[in-house]
Amino acid sequence: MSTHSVEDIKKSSARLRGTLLESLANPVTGALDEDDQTLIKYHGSYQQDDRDIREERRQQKLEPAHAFMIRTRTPGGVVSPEQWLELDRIATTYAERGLRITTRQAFQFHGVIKRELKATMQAINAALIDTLAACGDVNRNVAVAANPHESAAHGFVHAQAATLSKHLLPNTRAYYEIWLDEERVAGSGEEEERIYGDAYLPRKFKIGFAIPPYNDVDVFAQDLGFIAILEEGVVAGYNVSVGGGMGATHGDPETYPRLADVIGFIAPDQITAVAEAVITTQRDWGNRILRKRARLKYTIDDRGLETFKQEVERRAGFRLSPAHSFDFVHNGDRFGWVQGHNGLWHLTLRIVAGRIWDREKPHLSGLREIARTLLQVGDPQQPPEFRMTANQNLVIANVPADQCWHIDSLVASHGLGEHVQASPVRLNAIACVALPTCGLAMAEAERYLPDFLTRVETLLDKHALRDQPINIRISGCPNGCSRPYLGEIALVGKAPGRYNLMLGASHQGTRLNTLYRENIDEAAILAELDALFAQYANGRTSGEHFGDFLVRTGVVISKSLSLELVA
Ligand code: SRM
Ligand code: SF4
Repeated sequence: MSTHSVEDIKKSSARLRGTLLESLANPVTGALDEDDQTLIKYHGSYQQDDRDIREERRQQKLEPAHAFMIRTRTPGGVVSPEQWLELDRIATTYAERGLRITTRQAFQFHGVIKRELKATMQAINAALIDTLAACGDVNRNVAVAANPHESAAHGFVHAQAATLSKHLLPNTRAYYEIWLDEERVAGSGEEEERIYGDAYLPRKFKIGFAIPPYNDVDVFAQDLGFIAILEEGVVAGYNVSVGGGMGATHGDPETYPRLADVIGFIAPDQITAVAEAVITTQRDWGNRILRKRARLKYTIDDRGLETFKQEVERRAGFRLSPAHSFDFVHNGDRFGWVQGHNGLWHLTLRIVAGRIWDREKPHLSGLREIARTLLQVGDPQQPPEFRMTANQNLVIANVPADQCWHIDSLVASHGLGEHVQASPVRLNAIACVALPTCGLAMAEAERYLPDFLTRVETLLDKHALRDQPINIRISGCPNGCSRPYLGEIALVGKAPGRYNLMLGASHQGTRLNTLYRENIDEAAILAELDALFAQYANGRTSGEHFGDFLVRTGVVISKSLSLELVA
C-alpha cells in the first residue's frame, strides 16, 4: 500500500498528472506505481486483477494478472450508432469481457492490459467519447432519465444534464497530455481549479436528473438530484435533493445508506449555481480525515440539513423556493416500444446485468447489426441513438415507424428479446459487476444473478406470483453499486456464497430496505423467500407491492422518505 494518503496524492499530483506517464512506460510490471493507481481513477480507469486466477498466480509466484477497467463519461448514457460500432470494435480488440453498461449509464471495458491502455483510450476519444472524471473524487457521470425523446421536456432535461457534466469537469490538460499526446506547455500542472480546488472533493460525487413519474435514475441515491417539474409539458424547474448515497461497511454503524432530502425548488437556469454551491460546500465541509465518512450524506448529517441548505443558498446567492409536489410510480425501466413526441419510436431492451458479449447468445453481434441498420435507415434530422439506462438496460431510440419490424427481427434473431416474455422480476433485477474484476467483491453478483432469478421464479410460480413486479438487486459487497438498499429484495455479499438478505424497499425508490437475515446461503435465502411469498400471496391487498406488504405487516420496519416537502 502507498504510504501517501489519498488527500496527499491528489494535492501533489500536478493536477492529476502524478507519474502516470512513467508508470505506463515501465515494462517490468503490468501494474502502475501505487500513487498512480489512485490518480488513474480521475482519468476513468481502475487497475484491477483477475481474481479467478489470483491464487493460482500467487502459487506460481507471478504478479497478479493486472488489467484495467475503463469507464466512459457519457452523460445520460447516449451514443450514436457510429459510436456504438466503435465501442464494439474497441471492446472486441482490447477488452476481455465485452461491453458493460453500468448503473450510471456509462460503458465499462474490463481486462485491458497496461501496454494497450493508451491505444484503448485513444480509440475511445477518437469515437468522441471521453473518460475524464468517470471515477475519482470529482463529479461522476451524470445520470438522466432515459428515453429523452419521449417529450420535448425530456430532451431539454438531457441537454441541461450534459451541459452540467461538462461544466463540472476538472480543469486539467493532464488527460490530453497523457492519453492523447498533447504537448505539455508552461503553466500546465498549475491550472486553476476553481470548483474543486487543489485537493478535489473529499470523496466521489454523483448527480442525477429524474423526470416524474419515473424514478429510473434512483434520484434519492444521488448526492445531488434534480427532479424535473413539468407544467403543461414544459420544464418549470427542478426540485433539488441532496445527500443520497448507498455505500456502507458491514458491521460499522458509522456508515450507512441514506436517501436524499428534498430541500426546495429552482428555476432551470439556476442549476449550475446550485450544483456549484452544493459541490463547493461539500468540498469545504466534507470530512477529509476519515474517507469512510467523507460522502456528502455524512456532511449533511454531521452539520444538519437546515445549516447545509442555508450555506448552499448563501453560496448560490439566492433562496430556494418551496419544493413542488411530484409522484414516482417506480424506479425501473419501461420495456418494449414507445412512441416519442417526434413520431419516432424507442425500444427498451433488457440486458442482463448490463453485460453485452457473444457468450450464451450473440448480443454484441446483434447490436452491431442493429447499429449498422440504423445508420442506413435513420432520419438524418433526428438521428437514431443508443441510450443506456441506469438499470443497465438499453434503449434503441429514434427508429422510424416503418423500420420497427426490421429492428424487431434483428432483436429476435440475436436473442435480445427477453423483454417480450421474461417475468417482471427478471426484467427489473440488477446486479453489480463483483467477481472476477472488482477488487472489493466479497461474493458473486453479476454472474450469480441469472441462476438466482431462475430459483426465485420457481418460488413465485409455486405461489402464483410470477406476474408481480418485485424489484431484486444483488451487490457483491456493501458498497452498493447496484443500489441494493433500494431493492424490495436485495442480497448484499458477505462472503463467497453468503449474503445479507435485505427486504422492504419501496417500488418507487423512496424507502430503503432493512436487514432481515445476516450472512446466509442460498438455501436459507430461498427458504425465507418461500415463506414470505406464501404470506404475500395470501395477505396482500389489491395492487400492493411486495416491499410495502412486508412493511405493512411488520415483517420489516422501515421508514419511507417523507415527501412532505421542505418549505
Ligand atoms: Fe461502484 C467502488 C463498480 C455504481 C458505490 N464500484 C466501485 C469499484 C470501482 C470497485 C473499486 O473501488 O475497486 C467497482 C468496479 C467493479 C468492476 O470491476 O467494474 C464499482 N459502481 C460500479 C458499477 C460498474 C456497478 C455496475 O454493476 O454497474 C457502477 C459504475 C457507475 C458509473 O458508471 O459511474 C457503480 N457504485 C455505483 C453506485 C450506484 C450509483 O451511483 O447509482 C453506487 C452507490 C451510490 C453511491 O455512490 O453511494 C456505488 N462503488 C460504490 C462504493 C461505495 C461508496 C461509498 O460511499 O462508500 C465503492 C467503494 C468506494 O468508493 O470506496 C464503489
Ligand atoms: Fe464491487 Fe462491491 Fe461495487 Fe459490487 S458493490 S461492484 S462488489 S464494490
